[in-house]
Amino acid sequence: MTKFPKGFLWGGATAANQLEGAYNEGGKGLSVPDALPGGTERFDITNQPDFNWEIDTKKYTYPNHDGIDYYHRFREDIALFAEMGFKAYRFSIAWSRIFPQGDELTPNEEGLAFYDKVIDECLKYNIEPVITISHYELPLNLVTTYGGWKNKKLIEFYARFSETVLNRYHAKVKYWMTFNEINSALHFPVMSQGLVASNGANDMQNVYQAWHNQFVAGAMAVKIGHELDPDLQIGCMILYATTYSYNSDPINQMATLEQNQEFNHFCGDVQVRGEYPTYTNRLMQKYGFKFSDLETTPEELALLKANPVDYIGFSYYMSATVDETHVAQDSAQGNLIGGVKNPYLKASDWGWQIDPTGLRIALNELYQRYQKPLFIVENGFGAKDEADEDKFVNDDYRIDYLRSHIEAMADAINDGVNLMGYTPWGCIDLVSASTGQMSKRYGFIYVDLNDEGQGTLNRFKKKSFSWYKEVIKTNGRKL
Ligand code: BGP
Repeated sequence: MTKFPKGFLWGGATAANQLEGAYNEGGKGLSVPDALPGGTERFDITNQPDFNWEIDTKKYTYPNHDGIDYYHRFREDIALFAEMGFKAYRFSIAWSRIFPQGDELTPNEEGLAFYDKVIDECLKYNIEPVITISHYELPLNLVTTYGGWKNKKLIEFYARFSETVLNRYHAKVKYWMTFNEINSALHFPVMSQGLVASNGANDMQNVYQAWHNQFVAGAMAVKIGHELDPDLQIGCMILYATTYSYNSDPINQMATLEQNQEFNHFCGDVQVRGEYPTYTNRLMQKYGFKFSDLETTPEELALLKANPVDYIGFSYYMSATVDETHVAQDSAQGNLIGGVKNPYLKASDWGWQIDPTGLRIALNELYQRYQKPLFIVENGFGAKDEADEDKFVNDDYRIDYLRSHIEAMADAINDGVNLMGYTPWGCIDLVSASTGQMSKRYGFIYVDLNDEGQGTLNRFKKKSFSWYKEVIKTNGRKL
């Protein structure tokens, strides 16, 4: 079997809003997820024209507000990551801890000091911090006062935020990412762009304008980072779902190509190549506008061209199947990207279709397209874990999922792909982004907490903990 390269970044990934809690401590302002309910309401509510962002902590107390209390327990958690042998730990900085309203001129020192401690704790164990600058956590004020990312003012605010954190941490942190799953706006603009029905989420021109503004802001972060230290590695982050045609009907093949372009490749093409792809206008025509209808300037386009990202970070959980001709019987019933059921694949409880070969295909597609290093910064199996009376979880199903995906990574490396690392999602159980609840778990570490917010918050090693420890120890030889 192919060996993983020396220095391969094995680790795990989390995001501030899904685990820190302490939503009103340390000078933190409110963020978008602080204001969203959990459960099936989570995404529906953001489609309601009269949705208002009033925070009712009684109704919405749990879960994003309190997370898994990592804000107070990060030392214990990072020690457990170190025990597994992590080489890297991907986490995000809560924008609303650093600029509580998003538009201030000076940062909140208490927020900056918190991440000093987190970073130092990683370095104590030789764990390489990998920081996502913005992970589904816009300060709420940037949505209620400015209308989210469709407003160009956010470019300036993000530039100030990224400059602040890059300046502060660049000597200790080499790996960065600009925006989490930037292309996810196609399915849930509220989390990545702060767009809901009341501020125009249903008009795709707003989504594309917001993307343009994010591309420019991200390019500024790349420029600022490289000016501080040309060795910093600043990547983009794409939600990648390998996409198949349901059958060989050319109509489905063409629809698959278009879906690939819009969902999997458009955002990456701009951030990696520094320019809008040739198919841009065709994508936009579908929604009744064209590129020249967007607010862009020659200076912005030059900035994009001059500051492409250094690597492609991406998440991979599942593949998707397109059936434009409506011959398939079943929809995929997933709570993320939809499509039809692939008869060759099994799915998780949430309809996410399990497809390790799809990961090998993704790695090949991305590497052939860009020839820049790839970093799998999220992958994993969300499940309703059952803990026994000792709070032990026998998660063989998670081990099976991860093993098959690591084997696919090894195959892709053998195919010639340059893969830097692997940080499976939710290495410790945390709040789910799509459900806002605890019961969709990914961790190697079980957190004693339920959807109602009851539990001791104590941490327990699952069976996968010692399995993953061995994988890292043997650099992927023992699976
Ligand atoms: C990605 C997000 C994460 C994360 C993960 C799992 O889309 O970047 O924030 O939560 O998916 O999704 P979920 O929590 O909905 O199962």
